[in-house]
Formats: sequence, structure tokens, C-alpha cells
Amino acid sequence: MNARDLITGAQNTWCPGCGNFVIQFALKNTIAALGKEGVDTDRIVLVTGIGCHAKMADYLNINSFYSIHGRTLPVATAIKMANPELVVIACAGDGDCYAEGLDHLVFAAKRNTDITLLVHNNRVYGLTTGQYTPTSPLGFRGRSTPSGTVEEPFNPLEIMLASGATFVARGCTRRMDLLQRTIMEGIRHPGFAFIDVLQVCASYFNLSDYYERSVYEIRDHDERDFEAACRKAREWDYNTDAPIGLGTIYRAERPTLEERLSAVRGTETDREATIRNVLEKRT
Ligand SMILES: Cc1ncc(C[n+]2csc(CCOP(=O)(O)OP(=O)(O)O)c2C)c(N)n1
Ligand code: SF4
Ligand SMILES: [Mg+2]
Repeated sequence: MNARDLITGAQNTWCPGCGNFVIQFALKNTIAALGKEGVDTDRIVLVTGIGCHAKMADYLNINSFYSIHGRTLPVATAIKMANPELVVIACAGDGDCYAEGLDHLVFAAKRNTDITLLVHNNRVYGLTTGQYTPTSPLGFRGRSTPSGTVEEPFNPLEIMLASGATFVARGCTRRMDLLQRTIMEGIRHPGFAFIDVLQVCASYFNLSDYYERSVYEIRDHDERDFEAACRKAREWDYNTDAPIGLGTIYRAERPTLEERLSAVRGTETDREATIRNVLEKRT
């Protein structure tokens, strides 16, 4: 399928200037490029949460599952487990994935399920009109914090490194070409690929100028070096001014959850044998 055919006829309700358009464009081009390499578009499944980002499921003409807020990753994991042949891409919001669904994010990284996750990190609850999220900076004034938040944000890249993610990257909607390259790298990575996408929310947290002056493309960095990745992740704390590196900061090889399960499928583990013995004694 060519890139033009990947946009549906659904009425688009994203605000003018919303960074979601950039993510949509990058995803569409990536899927079309995969198609040219022989990846059947029918093998690709998109899973979304609930929020402005989630409308991607309505706007991209591919197999999709519009899930529920905070539960994007359990649904994506189930799809991959049921059919490991599928290419599973998940689009989640920062509220969706760093607040309500944070535990699922940590476990997806721990399990190394072969899913590519794009977090549309606009650092605000967009759909519900401007409440703060775990990555809003200290003092953010929004619908639920008119006097400014009193909480420090957390750094999702550090959380992912600590949780065992095998691919950790950051993109920004102010740098579409680099974002597109990073998404392709994430999809090609065999394992859980985490991409935090700094996304401009034109209506409730417009950081266009700030990102424009702060972001840079990471070069001369050893992605296989965990300590170097931690240092790179800590360069910017999502709060104070510092250069914001974009691109892949960490990559490692580890068997995926699906691979580990298929290795034991058909064989009886000690634990399964114990359970069977206990059940047989009962009957
Ligand atoms: C279980 C559940 N909790 C809360 C909500 C209400 N809700 C819908 S969207 C949303 C926030 C969306 O923010 P985010 O995930 O950052 O996505 P964005 O709109 O910014 O893309 C919330 C709290 C819901 N629909 N379901
Ligand atoms: S509220 Fe923000 S994230 Fe939602 S569509 Fe508008 S600009 Fe985009
Ligand atoms: Mg958000």
C-alpha cells in the first residue's frame, strides 16, 4: 500500500498545529516503506489507548484496536502472544502510559515483548483539556493545577533503562525525519522498543519554540553501553533547561517473551509437573 492510501476518510479533529499530525505522517511513511520491503500491511496492527493520540486508530488505514485508557500495552501484548507473526505498534499517551498504565509499561520492558511503543508525550492530558501528567514540569499551570504543580516530573527514559528495556529512544515532533528513522529502527528491533516522542500540544502546552532551541540529534554515542545510555538519559530531567538529545540511546539483545515461551511450549516444566501431580492426587 502506498503512503497516500494509508490515510482514512475519517474526519480529523486534531487541533491545527498538533504534533500528532507529524507522528501520523512519520508512521504512515514508515508503514509504506515496510510495504516496499515486502512486509504485508495486513500483518501490521496498531493499538492505541484513549486520548487525542488514540485517534490514530481512526486516521490510519491499517488493522487497529482502539483500547482503553492505561491499557494499551496489555492489549498489544495479548495480540503479539496470540499471533507472533504480527508486527505490533502501540501508540499511547503520556497520561495513558506514564500515569494510569505505568505498571504495564514497566512489565512490557521487563518481559521484552516484541512491540514498538510510541508515547505521544505532550506532557499534558490533551483530550480532557489540560491537566498535568507525570512528565509536566514543576509549576505547570493547567486545568487541575491553576497555581502550578508542586510535583517534580519523572524521567521515563531512566524508568525504561531500569526496567530492562532493550531499545530506548527519544523523538520529537519538531524533527520529523529523525523521528521516522527512529520508528523504523524500533520496528526492526526484535524486542520491546520504547520511543518517547516529545509531541507539541498546540492547545494546552505548546512547547514548539522551546523544543526548537533545545533538541539535538545524538551522535558519537555507544548505544550498546548501558552506563553511557544512563548518562545520556540523565542529560535532561524533563524539568530544567538542558540540551535534549534525540535518537536511540540504548539497544541490547535479549530473548523476547514470545521466544522464551515457544522454547518451553510442548515441554513440561517442573512447575507444571508439580501442579499436575497435585491435581491428579485430588481427583
Ligand atoms: C480508565 C479511564 N480513566 C480516565 C479516563 C479519562 N481520560 C480520557 S483521556 C484522558 C487523558 C488523556 O491524556 P493522555 O493519555 O496524555 O493523551 P492525550 O490526550 O494527551 O493524547 C483521561 C484521563 C478514561 N477515559 N478512562
Ligand atoms: S488538545 Fe493538544 S494533543 Fe489534543 S488535538 Fe489539540 S493540540 Fe493535539
Ligand atoms: Mg498527553
